[in-house]
Amino acid sequence: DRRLRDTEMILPVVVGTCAWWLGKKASDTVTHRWTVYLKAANNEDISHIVQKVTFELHHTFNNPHRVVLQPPYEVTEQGWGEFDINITLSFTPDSREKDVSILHRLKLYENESTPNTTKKPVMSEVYEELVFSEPVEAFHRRIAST
Ligand code: SLL
Repeated sequence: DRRLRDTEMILPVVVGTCAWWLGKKASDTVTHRWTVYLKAANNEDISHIVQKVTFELHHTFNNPHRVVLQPPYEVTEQGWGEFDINITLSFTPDSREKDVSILHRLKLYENESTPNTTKKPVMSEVYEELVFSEPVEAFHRRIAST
């Protein structure tokens, strides 16, 4: 499969965390329920170019290496602390693209002056543009059709 010279493709994605404080139901080790996710910025289905998304959680979790093969690419857990989550995106083998890793910090608390509330979640979302230089034709066609 030949590479397309002088061609660059951009895949806009968002990674984020959404955390709910458990309020009266909080214990010492479980104060929040949270989800970490990766998706296309335009919400399109990207399962035809993604082989898997791996979420590396803090070592205090059971099986911290979480592999998600199908969308939605997300992990929901509960815990008590904030930490950096390494998110690795692997593309379908025919793309011949290397894995891409994005580091995202789980956010459980707003700034100090904002009291905890169970009414609305704490969100932390980042937009990223993944750039593919001189992609192989098959991959280019598939991205172009998202
Ligand atoms: C901190 N450096 O001290 C961070 C570590 C780890 C959070 C946070 C585990 C929950 C469970 C959990 O929430 N770990 O064991 O199920 O703030």
